[in-house]
Amino acid sequence: MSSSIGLEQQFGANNYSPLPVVLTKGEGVYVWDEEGVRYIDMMSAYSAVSHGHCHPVIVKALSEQAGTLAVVSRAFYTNKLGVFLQKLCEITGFDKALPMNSGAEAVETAIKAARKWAYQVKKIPENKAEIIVCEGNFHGRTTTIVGMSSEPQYRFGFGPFAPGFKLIPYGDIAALEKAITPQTAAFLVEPIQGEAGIIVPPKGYLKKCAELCKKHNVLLICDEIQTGLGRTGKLLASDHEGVKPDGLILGKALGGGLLPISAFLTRADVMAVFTPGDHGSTFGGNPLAAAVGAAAIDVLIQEDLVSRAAKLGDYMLKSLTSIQSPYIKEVRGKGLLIGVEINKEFCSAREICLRLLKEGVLSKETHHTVVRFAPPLVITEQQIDKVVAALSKVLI
Ligand code: IF1
Repeated sequence: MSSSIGLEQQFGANNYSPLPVVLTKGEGVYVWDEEGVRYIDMMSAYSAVSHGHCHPVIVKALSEQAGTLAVVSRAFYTNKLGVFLQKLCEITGFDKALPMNSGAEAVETAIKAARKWAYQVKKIPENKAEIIVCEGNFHGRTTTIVGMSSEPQYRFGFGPFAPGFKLIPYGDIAALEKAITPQTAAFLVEPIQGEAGIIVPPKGYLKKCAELCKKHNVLLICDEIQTGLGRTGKLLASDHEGVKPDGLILGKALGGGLLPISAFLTRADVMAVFTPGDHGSTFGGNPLAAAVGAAAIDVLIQEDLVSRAAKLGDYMLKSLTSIQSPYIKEVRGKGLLIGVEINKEFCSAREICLRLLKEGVLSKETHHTVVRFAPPLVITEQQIDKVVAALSKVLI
């Protein structure tokens, strides 16, 4: 066994079961292991590496800023944060952005904003605000967030949980209408559920959710940590339905594949509930992250990664759909977020991922039956052809 694997196992917690490969280097869509074997990365760190590994423009922004000013806390202004927030607001069309680091922190920020808005603006009685979430959701790993999960493993052993959440079936508009009460502050939803197995809701679902939320003065908050910034072939997955949510959560690709950078975005009147001392983060919005986040947005636009994801996503979905194999139950997704559901009578999705690994393709299973493909958006048709050929080969 590789000594790197041994060290992780000896000194690390046992909260992951990685595929048996030790990565040492990355460039664009490729990564290399300890023996120098090259792989196509069809996982891109769960969409965090949409720009490709070690994008030279973003690396340059990082190294220049790292040697100039990196971390000062929010106790002071910097010459980088404002520019980053402006870019972020301008591309997404929101008034205000609050920067954090991990996705889970930005989700927590959204929950706090929604609750405080509910008490101060909607005049819901103190401590009564409810947030509606969907079965199969994945919003992160904090105790509050796993408390609203429907997945037993994410919860087991970690209670007691924060109250104030209501679970409804995903994709079911009637269930949302029924769940809304005068005490509902927000509906928090992923436009496509990633962790649940790349679940695309019925067409028109998000639009109807937006109408219902508007009618009942409920904030529609979209968790686009995974689906945002081009992944699904639009800048935001909510753009597919022409929906502008009241709140937007971004993460992963916002860090340009280099740093953990997340943000909660909303209208000025909602963000106004936060006053100095209400909320914060030592590292959130630091100048290093701001420079990298700004470069990540610039590259996304300059390289037209959003249209690339649309075009190449269609191409990949068509190619995968044309594979004739009894192993495949369904191919689904949008843009470059694609799930291939494996017939579980034949074998597990992990087994397919292990076979793909031997063919030089990195992928990851979700929920035992789905192989997820979410490559860097800089992937080419030829590289997709290689992956589809490798999948066809291992399905025989
Ligand atoms: C892990 C899955 C992906 C997310 C959405 C918030 C977060 C995530 C929609 C939290 C994070 C991750 C975390 C990663 C596995 C992963 C994942 F397999 F669970 F389903 F991407 F698809 N909202 N997703 O997808 O963001 O705090 O992690 O920055 O290992 O837990 P975070």
